Amino acid sequence: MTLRQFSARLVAVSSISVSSLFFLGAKPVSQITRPELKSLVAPAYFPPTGIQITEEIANDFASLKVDMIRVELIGQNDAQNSICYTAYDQIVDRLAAREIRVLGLIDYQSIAWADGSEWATDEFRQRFVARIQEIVSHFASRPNPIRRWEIWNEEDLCVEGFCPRIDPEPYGRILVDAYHAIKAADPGATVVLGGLSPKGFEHSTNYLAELYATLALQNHYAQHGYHPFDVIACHPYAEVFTAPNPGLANVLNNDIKAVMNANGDSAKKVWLTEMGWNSYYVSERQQADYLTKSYQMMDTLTDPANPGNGPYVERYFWLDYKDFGTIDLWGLKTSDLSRKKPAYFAYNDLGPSSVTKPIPPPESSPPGVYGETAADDLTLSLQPDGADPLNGNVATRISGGFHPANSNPADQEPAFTDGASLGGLTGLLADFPGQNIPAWSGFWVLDGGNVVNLRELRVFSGNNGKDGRVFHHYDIYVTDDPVPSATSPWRLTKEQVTPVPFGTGNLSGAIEASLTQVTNPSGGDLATSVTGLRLDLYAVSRNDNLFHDDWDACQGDDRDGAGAAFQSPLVYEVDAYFSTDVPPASLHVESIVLNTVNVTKGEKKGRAVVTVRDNLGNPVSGADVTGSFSGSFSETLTATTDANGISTFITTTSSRGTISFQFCVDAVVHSTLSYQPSDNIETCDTY
Ligand SMILES: [Ca+2]
Ligand SMILES: [Ca+2]
Ligand SMILES: [Ca+2]
Repeated sequence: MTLRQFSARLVAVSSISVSSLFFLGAKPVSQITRPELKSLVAPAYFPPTGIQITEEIANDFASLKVDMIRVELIGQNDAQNSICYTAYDQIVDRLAAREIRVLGLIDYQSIAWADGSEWATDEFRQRFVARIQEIVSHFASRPNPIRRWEIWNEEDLCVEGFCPRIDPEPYGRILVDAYHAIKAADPGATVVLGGLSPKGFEHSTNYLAELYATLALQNHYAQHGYHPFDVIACHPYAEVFTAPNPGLANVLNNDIKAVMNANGDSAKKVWLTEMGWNSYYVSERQQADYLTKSYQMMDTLTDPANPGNGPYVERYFWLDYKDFGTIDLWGLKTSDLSRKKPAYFAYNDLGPSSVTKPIPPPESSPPGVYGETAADDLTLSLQPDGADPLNGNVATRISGGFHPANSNPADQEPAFTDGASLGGLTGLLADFPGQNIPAWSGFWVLDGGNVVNLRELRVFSGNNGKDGRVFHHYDIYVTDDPVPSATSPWRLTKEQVTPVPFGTGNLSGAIEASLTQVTNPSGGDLATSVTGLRLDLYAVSRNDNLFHDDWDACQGDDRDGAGAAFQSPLVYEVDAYFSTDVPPASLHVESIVLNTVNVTKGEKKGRAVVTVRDNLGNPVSGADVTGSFSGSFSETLTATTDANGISTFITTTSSRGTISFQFCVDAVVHSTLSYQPSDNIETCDTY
């Protein structure tokens, strides 16, 4: 099914009464033997809401040991109905990082949400095949490619309100052209016949036989000696209200495999590109039980006519990862993902136990950025600081501003640095800034214009309403302009800082506040020798409680495949930590201490201890100090300062009697600091 089909499917099933069923209590051994069988249908991308396979969901797929996800390529609502490749690339890469492959589904939604009345025309076929060519070429050349393509979805199905059907003859012509276009772009690709609905809800019960009999396929076979697909897909919901055994095997053996055998395709495999049970009609326990039993059945189901060929169902895409709507409860999880249904555990228990999938670290946490969300602003692990050095420093606005509802001056710039927490409208920024334009941009003069080192920045946002405004997104700039202003040369220090990845939802209102904490991942300062700090704060949502980036789908640096945010956050505190410990520039001799060392009776050596410090008064290690003894000793020696800035010189020669000598520092050499003899407290000393 596809997004458009959901309601249609319901129309189709609602007239059928639910069979009386009961759950057979005993839990069978549930593991399957073939990992590739374990595939899944999940919503991947939809232009209005963007990328739906989030990092968290991809991790869930990995933990479930999913081998393949069916991803429908849906065109955007623009003049070309173009495919948003940046969004799909992210999805494919996100899955590939977890060793999960993709079956690409190309259908009417891939080309303009095309009107069914034109599907049988040559003009449509040519446009559609050109789109297939474009899609397959794009993904074939990527480091993480898609190499399995399903052409159309439920081409045999027509029910009230939902009719993806194309008659066998024009579909056959599409299939012939699509097959050769795909093989031309990627000779190793697998072409999958669009998923049929045998004896499910369709009106035609022998579509596959009719397709084999078309002129298009007959001519192709005569010319090439094979049919234009590598795999047959079907959606055998036939037994959707009953236990899988024996109905599911009968449908597959009689309505699919027997027809394939009769047409010379006995060696080809079958993929169930959709299959499942709806727990609106069966109990959740039954749904889970049928899941286990049907996967076990597919693990071993052989063609009665060719048992020696082994199991012929190669993949089984469970529909769906999650429920949708109110009566389409096909999911392993509930629609808001808040609950794992029994089917989730049944799917998980299929194993196989030999399979593991990697779960990479979060891709949206750049080094040095710590992000956090909380159900209550007071439970964030960090709280607004009333004692940070920025506190009380009111920002100068450069552009943007505040929502009209935020009319209390104290809730505007002063609220960023008042040390106070979340308030009603505190920090509510202006909406509708436009694509890639900050909702608020402004700067702070740090330490009255003195040069400082910026060590850390923290930003807090939240909303008692617990909607999409709880997130925040900003860029950090600094300047060393002695008089920071809007026109100062601002240097980008960190871009696109967010507490969670774009696309994260607050659909169930579980999040009230979020924070980001930015530090230098290598330790030390975030920025050195700066006089001003600028923040560009962006809008974050679109009235949909989802965290959006600042670009429209497929524009600029779009990350979520969805429209740019226009609803702005409530930023209730900005804490900055900086110090006036600017880097040292020079070093000097702080002190010289002279004495003698006894060697043997009456024999003594001269000793000098030289301390070197930088112009800020800190000891300097690693400085090579050269100094000369004169008087009782006459030597020039070099020694290197230790962590305390101390270098020790002991003469190689010794002397007896009354010892009298002078020691002078001749030179100090350091890798970064210059020697400033004029700063020396001492240069020579006498013993
Ligand atoms: Ca503060
Ligand atoms: Ca505040
Ligand atoms: Ca976007």
